[in-house]
Amino acid sequence: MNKLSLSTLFLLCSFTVCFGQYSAISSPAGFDTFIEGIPHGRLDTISYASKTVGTNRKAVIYLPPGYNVKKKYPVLYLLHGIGGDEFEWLNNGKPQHILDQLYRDKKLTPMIVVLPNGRAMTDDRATGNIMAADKVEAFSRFERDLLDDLIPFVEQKYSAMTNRENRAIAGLSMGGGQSLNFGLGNLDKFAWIGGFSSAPNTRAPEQLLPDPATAKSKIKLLWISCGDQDNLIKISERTHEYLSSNGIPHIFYIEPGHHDFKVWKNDLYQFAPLLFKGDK
Ligand code: FER
Repeated sequence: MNKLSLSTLFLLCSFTVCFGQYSAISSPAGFDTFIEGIPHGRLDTISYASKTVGTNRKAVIYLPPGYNVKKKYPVLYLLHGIGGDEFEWLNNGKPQHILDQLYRDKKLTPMIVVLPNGRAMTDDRATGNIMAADKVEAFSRFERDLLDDLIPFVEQKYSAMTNRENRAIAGLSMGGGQSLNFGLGNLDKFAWIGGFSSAPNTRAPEQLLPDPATAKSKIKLLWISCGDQDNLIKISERTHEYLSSNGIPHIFYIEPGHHDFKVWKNDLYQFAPLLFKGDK
């Protein structure tokens, strides 16, 4: 079997498109590198007053190439993992290069991407024992910081659309768990939701989706992915099984790999083009 048909076979086997239409593309070599001579997005850092934490908190913003205040853009909140902060995606995942290239290839609906710090506590650095109870709890407190403090700030400072159909949340590991918990728990705020290699902070399926019928009518995209060598894969499988048995359309994507940025970069490359499109 030649290389092409092997990879085609892999995609057919590994992408489970549950109740939806989806054709996969695989991320090409160099998809995460800086390319000279193409339009580039712009990075900003912001500082917002958090009533939730009682401090000024920081986030990084990626504005699409050609960002124009005369237009309004949908917004993706893209969350980091337990060892990270608002710079983790930038430093390790290079979303700015991945997105620049997807724009060049006309695969993206122009959007604002927000990289928050999901550890909502006074000292929100990833130092010391990152598994300490107070630090893990801060990932759950971030729900209020996000909804009450960060989102209003972003929507006031940038030219953003403010309805649920134009708001997405996705993240890796702890951030994947946050995205599923906060996204599915606030379907009046988010319509596009992705969990990449979601961690044990992910709520049990019955708590995550107590009302499958309402969820089904509101979700535009629900993406669950994980590397096949990841020790946390059971969390994604458990979520997928519940979604399937309750007839909730979603993408379940198992890819070769561990718990690392090779997987998460590929996830961003596959996931971002699905956002803010008319069809699921
Ligand atoms: C755990 C294992 C992994 C856990 C969190 C993680 C809170 C998170 C990993 C990551 O974000 O990469 O038991 O408990």
